[in-house]
Amino acid sequence: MERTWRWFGKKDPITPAMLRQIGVEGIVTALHDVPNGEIWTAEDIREMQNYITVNGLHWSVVESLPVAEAIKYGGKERDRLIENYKISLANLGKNGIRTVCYNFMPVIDWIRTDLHHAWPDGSTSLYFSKARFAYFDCRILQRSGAENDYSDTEMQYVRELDKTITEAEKEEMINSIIVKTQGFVNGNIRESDRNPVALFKELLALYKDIDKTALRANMQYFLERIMPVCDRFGINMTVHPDDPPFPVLGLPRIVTGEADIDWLLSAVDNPHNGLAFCAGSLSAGLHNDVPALAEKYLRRIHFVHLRSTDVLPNGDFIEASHLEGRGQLVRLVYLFEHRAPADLPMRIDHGRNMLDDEQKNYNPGYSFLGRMYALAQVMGIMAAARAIRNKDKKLNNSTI
Ligand code: DNO
Repeated sequence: MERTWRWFGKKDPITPAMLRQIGVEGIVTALHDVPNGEIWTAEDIREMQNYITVNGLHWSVVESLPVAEAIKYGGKERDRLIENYKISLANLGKNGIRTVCYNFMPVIDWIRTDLHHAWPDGSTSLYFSKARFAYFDCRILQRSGAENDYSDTEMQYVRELDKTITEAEKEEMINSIIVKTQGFVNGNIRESDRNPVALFKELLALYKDIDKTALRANMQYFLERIMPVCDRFGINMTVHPDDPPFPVLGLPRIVTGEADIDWLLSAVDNPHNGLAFCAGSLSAGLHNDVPALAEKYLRRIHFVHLRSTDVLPNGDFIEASHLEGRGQLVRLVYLFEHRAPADLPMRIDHGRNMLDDEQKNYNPGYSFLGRMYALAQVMGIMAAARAIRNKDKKLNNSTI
């Protein structure tokens, strides 16, 4: 696998020079200043690409070229937005950038309730609490019928919390769930938005008539229209699984596990319609056997996110160490190192905040030391996998 790193552009305090020292080969980034739905011009792409090249690395993967909301809910502007998307793809292709990550999650890109969950050793990580999410949904958003989506225990927590929660704590919850995790990934909500909850509710309302069948039809419509550009330039589209991979906020979900992936890959059966295999997102669904999915879809996986989670008995999930948890990264790395192309791009996803990471104000999940630590762990697994592979090869040869 190629060792890549998600880098947020020139404003990122983590520089390409730092990344070269820790074994990174390729960059994963986006034109973060271009608003969703607008064209990525060939000039802007080249400028970013040159900056990366001059600094000794290369632009390996685009994450993300965001799919505008109207494409997902099938709004009347969707054809124009799809045309823009095709132009951006062609501009990337002309510059030799051939792996593009995107997602098709309505309204909210990824969800955590706690961005600084403390571990006993003093480090912190992201965390998803179902009960806190229930509070956000039922009391802050006040979504109609929301109570029916949660267990009695979760609703009990909501009622208890209601008695003590302060306005500042509510703000903190809103910030964690829909502001801080969204702005930096070109999400719908930005730090500068004055009333994120109102904006969020407007976005949710756009999906009131969209069920899973309609969302699938809209995704198929989108993919069928962009595939000719991908074929022409050899671009692999890689869809990111839904995070978390279960229903939220009454919204339809598109990539949560085997049945969805089967549908997606056969609805548009083109090798350029592929997956960003995010082990972490998939591992947060108890229905998913992550290594079995990797094995099954190996030929359609064009990008890999390595992280892992543990699902707790109450349905919460926590980011696990990159050596443990339901993601089973040791088995995944072994599989990819043995059977995938050697240049399959892989990036470490979501490191913990460790040592002085907390003071640096990195984007949630995207610490420097925590991710560097995880990368070193994964590089160790890669080296072990290659050593075993080479030994196997020698053994095979000697028996011939
Ligand atoms: C969060 C990320 C996602 C991912 C997008 C891809 O940490 O995994 O924001 O980049 O969903 O489109």
